[in-house]
Amino acid sequence: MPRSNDAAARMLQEFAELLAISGGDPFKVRAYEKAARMVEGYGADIAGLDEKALDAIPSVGAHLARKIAEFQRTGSVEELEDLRAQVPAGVRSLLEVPGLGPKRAHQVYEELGVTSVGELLDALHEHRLQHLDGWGARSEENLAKSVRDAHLGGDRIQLAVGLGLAEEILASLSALPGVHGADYAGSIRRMCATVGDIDLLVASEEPEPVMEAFCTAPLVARVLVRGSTKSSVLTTKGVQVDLRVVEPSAWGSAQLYFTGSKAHNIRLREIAVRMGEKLSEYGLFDVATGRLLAAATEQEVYAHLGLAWIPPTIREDTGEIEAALSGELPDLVELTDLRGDLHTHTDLTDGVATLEDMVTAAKARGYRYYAITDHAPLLYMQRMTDQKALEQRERIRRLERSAGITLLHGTELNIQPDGSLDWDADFLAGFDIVVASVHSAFRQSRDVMTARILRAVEHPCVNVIAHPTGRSLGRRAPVDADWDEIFRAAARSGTALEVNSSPDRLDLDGDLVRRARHAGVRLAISTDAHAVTHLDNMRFGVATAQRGWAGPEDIINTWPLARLRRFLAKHPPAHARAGRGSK
Ligand code: DGT
Ligand code: CA
Ligand code: CA
Ligand code: ZN
Repeated sequence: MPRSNDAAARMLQEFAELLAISGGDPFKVRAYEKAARMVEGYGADIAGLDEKALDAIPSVGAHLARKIAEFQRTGSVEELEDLRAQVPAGVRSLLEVPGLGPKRAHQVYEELGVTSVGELLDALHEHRLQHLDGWGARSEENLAKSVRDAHLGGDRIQLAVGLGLAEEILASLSALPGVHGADYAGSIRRMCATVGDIDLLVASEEPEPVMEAFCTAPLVARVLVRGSTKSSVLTTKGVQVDLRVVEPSAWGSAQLYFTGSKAHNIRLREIAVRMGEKLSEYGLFDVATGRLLAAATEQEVYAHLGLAWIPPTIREDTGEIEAALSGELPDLVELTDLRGDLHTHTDLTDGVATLEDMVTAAKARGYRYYAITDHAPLLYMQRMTDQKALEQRERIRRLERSAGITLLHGTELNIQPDGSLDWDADFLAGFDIVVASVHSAFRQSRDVMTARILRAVEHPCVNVIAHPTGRSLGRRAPVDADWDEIFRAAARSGTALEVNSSPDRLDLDGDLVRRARHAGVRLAISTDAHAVTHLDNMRFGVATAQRGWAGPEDIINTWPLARLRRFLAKHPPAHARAGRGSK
């Protein structure tokens, strides 16, 4: 995604939030939010566009075009600076509180004088919120629960944010003279859904200039520790970054050590000790003679310990050491195995790109097939109708003739609180693929939620349950459901579960992917793209599936089209049919 689009979108989003929290006109707030989404998803880099060209971006009017131009020219916007000055910093931090929202943040600020998250927690504790207009005991308790849930996430950031930051810093460090290599390690390299801090490694015989460049980089707000080979900084966004500079000859052992996980490293060190060896970030050594046995590459170190190289995404000591010892490491799914994306949107509903642009981008990625799954009528804000769906189908069929890629016309249904769905079976039968997901009523009890999802799983037209737990990292906890029961039903009925690649979802997560696979469930790794740039998120979904030890065989969108189509037809497996016939 072009950085200038990103920066302008963030500016507009902040504008919207500050307007909202200072009690601004809701229509104006929404206009800024919509423009932020459009600018973020805009296909071309907006750097250098003049006001007129900016005005031509959908949802960006003359007024906002002027603001964006001012921002591009001067790096700030005067009106935004004024707003920033008006709203106390503590009040702004209320916007970060999940489940509060700008309108209510404004309300607690105005009516209760709450000016910080701490004061909000006090107000919750003293049950002062329930007496506000439009609140009640229930909404107060819901907010308390969101706050508790989010706190579980602590100060961790999303993988994509950490990875973006890591790549930005690495790009500048690897360009320095004397640098042999530079890479990220830690939880980012293991592709954990959230990361606590960013660990970077640089191979160089001359650490000093690397440290200097690192500690004086523009995005550094504060240097926490500066040493000759090890430094830690805090970025302007409050993220900690640790850098180690190591000898190029010890690159492999350093990578191994700093990638972790800690549990994985402990197991490796135990194996070394049993062999009379010692493993550290400096290498694998013979204890008796002190001789260096391996250090240059991870492969060498693993090989000396009698292990095959273990992919970082499964280094969690959950069986990978045993598997490597016995030569039974899983064949993990790779990005290049994917033949298509099975959950995407267009501007017919809440996407920001046209059907044609999304398809062109999918084709450019080398996909063989591509599903368009816009929202269905029950998500009423999206204004989908039967007629629009049928018109889209026609448009897709026409486009397909020249597109050079197989297009699947699908839809994303809304699983209602009672498990019912949009459209009847006749209408649903007209789609090539049907995705269904929960978008509301996330707090049902475990039994109700389980029954609700089971009803969708067992529907004869539903092919994929999208973002099954509904979690939103740092904002919303996963729904409570009996996943093992859902997995058994999905395996039985030939319904796939999704690994949603969106960085704020990564849902199912690695652990649930693993449990699903053990139950015989097939998975789909999809982006849920609402913009062309979101198609790039596939790498996060693939990594998440890897963390659940999934192989290409488990993932329906690695399959050839004919096999995928048989799965989507959702006939019971042959043995099940035979079984039924003979009894
Ligand atoms: P995070 O930052 O919480 O997302 O998770 P990690 O895994 O990146 O943890 P971090 O940053 O504390 O450490 C990075 C890696 O360095 C970790 O995965 C393994 C290694 N490491 C750090 N401290 C220790 C330790 O005390 N013992 C061992 N064996 N390894 C460590
Ligand atoms: Ca880390
Ligand atoms: Ca660290
Ligand atoms: Zn979707």
